[in-house]
Amino acid sequence: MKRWFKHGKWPRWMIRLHYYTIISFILLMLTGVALFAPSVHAALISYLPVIYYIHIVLGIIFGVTLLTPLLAPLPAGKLIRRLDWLFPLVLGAIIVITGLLIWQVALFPTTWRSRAFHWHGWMSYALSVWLLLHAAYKAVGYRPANDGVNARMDPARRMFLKWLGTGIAGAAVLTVVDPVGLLKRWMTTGNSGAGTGSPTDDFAAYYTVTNGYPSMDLETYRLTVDGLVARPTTLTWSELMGLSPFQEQADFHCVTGWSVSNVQWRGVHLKSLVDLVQPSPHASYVHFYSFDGAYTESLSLSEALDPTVLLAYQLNGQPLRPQQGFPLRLVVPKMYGYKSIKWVNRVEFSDKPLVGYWEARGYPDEAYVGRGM
Ligand SMILES: Nc1nc2c(c(=O)[nH]1)N[C@H]1C(S)=C(S)[C@@H](COP(=O)(O)O)O[C@H]1N2
Ligand SMILES: [Mo]
Repeated sequence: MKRWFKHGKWPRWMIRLHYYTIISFILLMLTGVALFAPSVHAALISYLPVIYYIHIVLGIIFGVTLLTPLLAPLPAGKLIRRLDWLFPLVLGAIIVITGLLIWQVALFPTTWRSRAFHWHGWMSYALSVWLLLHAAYKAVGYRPANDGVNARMDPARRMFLKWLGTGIAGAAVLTVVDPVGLLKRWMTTGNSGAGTGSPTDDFAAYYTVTNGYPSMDLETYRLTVDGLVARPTTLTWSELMGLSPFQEQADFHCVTGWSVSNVQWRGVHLKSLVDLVQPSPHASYVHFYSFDGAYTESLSLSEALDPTVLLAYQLNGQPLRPQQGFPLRLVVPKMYGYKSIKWVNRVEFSDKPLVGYWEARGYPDEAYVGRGM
């Protein structure tokens, strides 16, 4: 194979690239954790949309730098430990491919996206562990014996392609075939709650912008429906249950990357509330308030009356869990999860829009899945 560099010497740009890749990986981990971990998330709220873009741009560059050996063969005579190739290449390819699947939410089925989200995380942790070991070895000057999986090898392009291919194929198998999910389902067949929908536990994170999850007693729960309406009303829980139920199955997407497919919701459609309180013709917005005391959301009246939007009290046949908004939450399947405000206790009809919690911190008002963020 043609070699571009002097025998046995690393070109300076390649060394720089190596450090760049390491730094970008560290930044990717930090921004990734900021996006995913609810506690960090909460502390960095106003920067999340920016962090999201930084993560994607860094990820794309990271993916491209992984491919460098395709363009520039490494210098002859430089041997690389097998593991130093294998880990970043195979894991890196899986991380980049699953990242693309998560990012391009509208292009792929939700089931792929939710599996991709999990593997994206696990493989990133695995690669970080390897990176730490690698760095620690370098720092103390420890060199594993030159044999077995640690044998040093000539980093030929063919080997590179083989491992890159393994990573890409691995990402495809993990997200499309889902062998781990198959195994889990196989081990738990016969257990109740299997059914067709995804189990509730597929929700990757329970978000809250306040300290913990507010609790509520159905005896004292009240839903206030007021604003520009002919008949403002306060409903008890049993009055709410008296309204005609509405059911649907929908996918759920959070902007931070996780999705759940085929969620079964049951609750009341906004039309039922409209019939009850009779909004004035000037009411063109609906505001939603949470008894967590912090979260608010707003939809235009026509968005709120979309046939898929509901105030839900059941998820997959069970009452909502406290973390999921018990006893009542909004569900807007066509939009990202932040529109689906939890612990709802007030619905207000208005002639003005209201800047919602996340919207005030930079998220777009219109949150259709696959558009914008
Ligand atoms: N009251 C309240 N509602 C909320 C949130 C919140 O922090 N507080 N997080 C939103 C976001 S960003 C998402 S993705 C979904 C998450 O729903 P889950 O916690 O049931 O998974 O709830 C939305 N509704
Ligand atoms: Mo979210």
